[in-house]
Amino acid sequence: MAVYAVSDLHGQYDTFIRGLDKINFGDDDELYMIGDAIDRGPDSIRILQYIKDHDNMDLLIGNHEFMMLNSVDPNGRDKCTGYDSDLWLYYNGGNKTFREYSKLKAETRKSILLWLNRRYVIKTVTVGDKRFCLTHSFYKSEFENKMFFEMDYDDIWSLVWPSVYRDGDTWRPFIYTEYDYTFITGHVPVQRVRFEMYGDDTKSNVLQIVEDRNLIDIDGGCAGGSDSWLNNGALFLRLDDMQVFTVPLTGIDHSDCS
Ligand SMILES: [Mn+2]
Repeated sequence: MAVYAVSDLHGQYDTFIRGLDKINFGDDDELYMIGDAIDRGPDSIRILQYIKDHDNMDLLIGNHEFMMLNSVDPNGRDKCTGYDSDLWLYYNGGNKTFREYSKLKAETRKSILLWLNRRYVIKTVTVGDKRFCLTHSFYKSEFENKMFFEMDYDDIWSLVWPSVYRDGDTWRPFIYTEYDYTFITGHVPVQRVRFEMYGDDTKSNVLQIVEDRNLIDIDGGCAGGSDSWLNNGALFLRLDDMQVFTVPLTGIDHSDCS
């Protein structure tokens, strides 16, 4: 058995399934999706349901699930007027996700919400003798292994929205070195992180993880869609041996080309 992490699929269900096929994912394996399963791509709800229906898969809360949970009616009715609804529907691709969600039966919507409420925001995982900390973006030790429903809006916001990789003077991937974990995050596409690091498209446009000290970004940039100039897709990381499996959105793997 092996343990995998993947992040930021953003509704790209076909890419997700191709990835599971590529890693030969089986019943004895485990998979963590580190947030942002939904929005922008074609099949957001299908990804949520697929993970929900597999006991050996788990989803962490990303800023997109956070927006959804603060937008839709908490009792599963076909309404979207919550605190984050404008932000989600009109500025972050939630409109398409909500249309998919609206087509479900009320009980199905309710069961998805119940399940999402019980997902972790930060999750610690031990694989072999290595300790990992999975979080969509930011880390605060006091919120380890807490579920969405156990936390306040502002606390979750402070973990899923800000990033060590952007926001100007918060560029500080070194801030976690005091902790005895390897941190696995998503949220900011690796191509963008490389661009910030090198300021050069030719070096940045690569579908590969970014590793800096004990912090690894595995957001392959699915949010950009397949017509983007980016060489984007999904990055499946096997935590047992840190092998990376690249799954480009286009199905054509350019990751070894220079
Ligand atoms: Mn995100």
